Amino acid sequence: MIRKSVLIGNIASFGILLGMPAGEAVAQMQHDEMQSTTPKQPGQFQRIEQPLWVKAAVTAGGFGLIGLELWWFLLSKPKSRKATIERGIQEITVMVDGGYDPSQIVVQAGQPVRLNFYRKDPSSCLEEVRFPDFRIAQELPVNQTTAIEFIPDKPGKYEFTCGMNMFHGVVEVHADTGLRPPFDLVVQ
Ligand SMILES: [Cu+2]
Repeated sequence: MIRKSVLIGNIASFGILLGMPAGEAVAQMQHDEMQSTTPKQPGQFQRIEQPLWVKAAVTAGGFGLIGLELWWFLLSKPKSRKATIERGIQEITVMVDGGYDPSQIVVQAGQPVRLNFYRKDPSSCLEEVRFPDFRIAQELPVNQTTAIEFIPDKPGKYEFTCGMNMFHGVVEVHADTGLRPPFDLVVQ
């Protein structure tokens, strides 16, 4: 035990001895550098008076961005589209490009649904789409159409999201009226 602590002590002091000159050299260097650079830089920010039109343009740009944000979050409604029925299957193509388009899909209850996801967006965020209510998690290869099929039994709103829950869409299932196209187009 004693030998061990002595050994550690020796190693430590050796390290300090080695480190000290190196530290001094670094300190010296920094000091030299500082001395050589200080006269070149007055070190203070200089106030530059901008022309009025620049100020006006920057202000207008700022307000424009605020307006765009408000529109995006408050006023832009999700694009709703009704699936078309063909041979008893309700089908629709969903563009995957910075989100889902349409992000609101209207279908009828009790009939099979086929959603053709075409993924254009290469970002990994959209590589998977999930329908938690239908226990579906599907990979979407880029530049390909991937069909997702399910039968919505009950009317309601069923959300779908990307794998990270960042992009959202919804399947709105309306009660089956028993009517067939073109009559069911009247019922919303
Ligand atoms: Cu995501």
